[in-house]
Amino acid sequence: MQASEIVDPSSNSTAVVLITVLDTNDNSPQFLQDHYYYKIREDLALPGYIVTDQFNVQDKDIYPQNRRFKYSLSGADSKYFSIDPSSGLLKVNASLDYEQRKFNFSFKVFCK
Ligand SMILES: [Ca+2]
Ligand SMILES: [Ca+2]
Repeated sequence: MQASEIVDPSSNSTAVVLITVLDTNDNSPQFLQDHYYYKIREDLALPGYIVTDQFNVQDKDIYPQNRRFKYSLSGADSKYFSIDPSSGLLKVNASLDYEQRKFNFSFKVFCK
C-alpha cells in the first residue's frame, strides 16, 4: 500500500508544454526516373558538353541541410563522362567519335 498526498484541488498549478519536432535526415534521395536516355551528335560530343542538369531526385526531408545530395558515376563507360557532385551536372569528358564504332554508353548515377 502506497501513501499518497491528499491535495486540495484549489491548490493545483499548471504549466503548458510546447513540443516542436525537428527534421532529421531520415530519408534518402530517390530518383523519380530509373532510366535516362540522351542522344548527342558526335560533333557536339566534346569534353565539357553538358548532357543534362535535370536528374529528378526527390528527398522527403524538409530542412535544406537534409536535402543535400552527392552525385557520383559508376560503370565502365562512366569514364567518358563527369558529374558535379553537388549539382548533378553531367558533362561529356572525352571526344566521342562515332567512327570508333562505340555508339552506346551506359553507366549508373548514384545520389546519396
Ligand atoms: Ca535526406
Ligand atoms: Ca526527415
